Amino acid sequence: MISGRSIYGGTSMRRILSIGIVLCVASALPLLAADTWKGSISDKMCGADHKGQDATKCTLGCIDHGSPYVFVVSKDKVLDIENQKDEKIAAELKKHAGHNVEITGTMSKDGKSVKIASIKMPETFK
Ligand SMILES: [Cu+2]
Repeated sequence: MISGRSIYGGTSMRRILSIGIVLCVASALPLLAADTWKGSISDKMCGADHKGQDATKCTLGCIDHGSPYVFVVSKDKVLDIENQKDEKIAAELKKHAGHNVEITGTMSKDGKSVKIASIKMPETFK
C-alpha cells in the first residue's frame, strides 16, 4: 500500500506572517509602566529567610557586611534592587530594613530586579 506523502519542507508565507505577529505581541508585553508590589526589604544573603532572627537587625547586619538589599515578594521571588545606591532610596531602604512594605517601581524585563520609585509602609502592616 502506498501512503500519500505530504512534504513539509516549504514554509508558507502565511506561517511566516503569523510567527511575526506572535513575536511582535510578545515583545510588547513587558510594559515599562510603574507598578506596585507588596513584600519585605531584606538582604541578598538572607533573602526570604533570616533563620529566626529579627528581620530588621539581621538585614542591617548583613548590609553592614556588604550584602546588597533585596526586595522579597515571596519565598522564591526575591528581586534585586537596581537603584539601591541612590541616596534617597538607600535612606528609605535603611529605614524599612526588615519591614513589610509596598513599593512602587519598574520591574526589569527578565523579572529579576526592580527599580524602586517609592517605598511606603501601609498602616495595616505595622
Ligand atoms: Cu540578614
